[in-house]
Amino acid sequence: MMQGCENVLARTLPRRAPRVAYRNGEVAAALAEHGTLAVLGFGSGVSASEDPRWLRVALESFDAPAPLELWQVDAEVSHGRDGAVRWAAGGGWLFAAVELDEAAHGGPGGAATHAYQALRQLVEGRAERHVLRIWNYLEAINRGEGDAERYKLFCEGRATGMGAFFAEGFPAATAIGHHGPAGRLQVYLLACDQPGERIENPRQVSAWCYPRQYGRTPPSFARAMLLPAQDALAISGTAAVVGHASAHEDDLHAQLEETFTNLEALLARGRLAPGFDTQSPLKAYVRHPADAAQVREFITRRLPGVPVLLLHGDICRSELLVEIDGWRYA
Ligand code: 3EB
Repeated sequence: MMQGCENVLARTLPRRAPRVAYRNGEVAAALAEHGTLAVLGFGSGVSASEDPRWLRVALESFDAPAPLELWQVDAEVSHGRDGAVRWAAGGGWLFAAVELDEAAHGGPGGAATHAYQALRQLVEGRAERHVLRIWNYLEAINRGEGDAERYKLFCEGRATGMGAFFAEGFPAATAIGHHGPAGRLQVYLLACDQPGERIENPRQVSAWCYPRQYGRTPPSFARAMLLPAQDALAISGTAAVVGHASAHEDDLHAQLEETFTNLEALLARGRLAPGFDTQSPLKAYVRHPADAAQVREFITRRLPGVPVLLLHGDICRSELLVEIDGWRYA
């Protein structure tokens, strides 16, 4: 009787956030650890694994060797495959990933629709149906003119694939261009059996309200997501966007300053203390490899001791040189 009551209580407690950290080491050892929900590697040099929890992100790191990124929960983890989707679940949390070739789906729009439909189908059938955070990596993101730019086609396909499932609000997200295999789309997510709290940036127009000049279908994402126990903020790709406009064209330093101001605005909106710390892993996506050293210098000076992974990635607006996403634990 007592035990039954405790179980009911335990099920209603907010889920503690997964721990996300960078670590050097072997993929197999990371996967063998208790509670490992996902292991991400970066770039073509990293080893492969058939484990559904393993994902090789198609972005090259400016660090050699790049660390692994581990997601860990305090629970047993089960995993499997469902068509093209790989997943792992434990303690109320779900990792799911899908990789598609655009050629099989008629381009970036069709591939995005297919990827989101496949992920939605998995999530809809599970307890972990609250998609809190999602990452999208597509090739040649800025190729094409006007409404035919590949990022804009991706946005259209994503919205179609999302359907009505995200009617209550979008997940926090990142969408970055990779320089890996042609036409390869990678989408992966973190979901939970409890909802998070969407956070918008008061300095920015919400992405789904962007005006027509940015495409027929505005981007479907929230600026950040406070996880269920309010113990971590998942921060979307954040760049030098003020209002809806890109700021400081061709000025890397000014874009970094504006990005940091946006990051702090999100922390404040999430009711978190300012600043980042050694537990708060970030990623910096850098368009031009020649800028990587300056980005690293800026971040290590402004955020000493904060784990930052520098990746070669294209931001979805061609005038933006750098974008930062990551985690802040409370
Ligand atoms: C911006 O603020 C920059 O399409 O999922 C950032 C994060 C951006 C996510 C997405 C796009 C996305 O509009 C671009």
